[in-house]
Amino acid sequence: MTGDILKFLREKEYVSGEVLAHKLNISRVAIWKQIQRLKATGYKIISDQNLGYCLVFRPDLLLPQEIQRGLSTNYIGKEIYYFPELKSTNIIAKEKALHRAEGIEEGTLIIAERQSAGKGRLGRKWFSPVGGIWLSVILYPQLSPSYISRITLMTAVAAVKAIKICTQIKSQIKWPNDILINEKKVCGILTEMSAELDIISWVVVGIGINVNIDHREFPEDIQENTISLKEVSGKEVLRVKLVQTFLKEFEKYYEILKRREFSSVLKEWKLYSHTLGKKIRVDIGERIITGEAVDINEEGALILKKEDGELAEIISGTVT
Ligand code: BT5
Repeated sequence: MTGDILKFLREKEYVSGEVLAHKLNISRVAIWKQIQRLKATGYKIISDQNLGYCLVFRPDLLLPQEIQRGLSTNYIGKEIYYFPELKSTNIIAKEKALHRAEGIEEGTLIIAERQSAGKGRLGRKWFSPVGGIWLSVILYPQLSPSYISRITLMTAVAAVKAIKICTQIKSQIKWPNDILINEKKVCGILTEMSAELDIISWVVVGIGINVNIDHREFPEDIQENTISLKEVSGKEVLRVKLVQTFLKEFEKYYEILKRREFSSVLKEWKLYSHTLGKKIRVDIGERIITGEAVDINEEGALILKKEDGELAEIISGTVT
């Protein structure tokens, strides 16, 4: 309902309560109540006794009605759950993904202004203050669980593209899930899934982007290696636009992946790679492997040429 009111308020300078009530087929009191709700979420709406209501300020909040207005995807983000604050969008998304039978559709989005317990991989923390983009997308791909790495890689490509389109800033992908600008982390991806036999039941792709944030808000030990888009561009970045662009790119690459045409995504991934051609150390949990990152294969695994010349295929790990 508030979305409909906003639509009319955007179209004209002033719209009377009477006209709104007529168009939406509700009482003027109901309109007044909805206007109060909009004001409470940060919209500035002035009212004139004769002319009616006028929208003078839209908050930079990631509200569903703001994201969906002008969102040109077919199914990603058609359903949005918005939270001013929650623990982790991935946690909520995973709970919701279990309820597919009750109508939680593919492409459902969970988005928050702030996370109090944002998650990185392997139990690591993800700091998520106000001003960033913290979101998770629910997917139900008819793919084998081995596709999980490819989903992370295609998400990274979508994020790099969206950042470039919205800010002109060039970023690079550090295998498998980091996006860097000037060697500093601006974005991280956390892909989680559940599978039965050889088919994925659900996937939750979580992505965090430091947008309008001061990296000095982060704990001291990670400050040196983190950055935000605002810090690079020197000005505030429109988060709603960036979310919309990311969702569009994400849907495009996900469709390619579902057609099992990953090689074309991989080609793009390689263009943005920060990892290939470098001498690196990869922590794979039980040990650290050192060598030159020579390739990413068709399954999204990193191919490392070890010092003895032998090739190692690494499915998941942390590059240090
Ligand atoms: C990641 O893990 O990079 C995955 C981050 C995923 C975050 C999104 S936000 C929406 C969704 N909901 C969640 O709860 N999570 C997802 P990993 O590769 O393990 O990196 C974690 C490491 O990145 C930490 O140990 C820190 O060193 C660093 N870090 C933490 N917060 C950061 C931030 N905001 N920006 C840059 N680096 C950060």
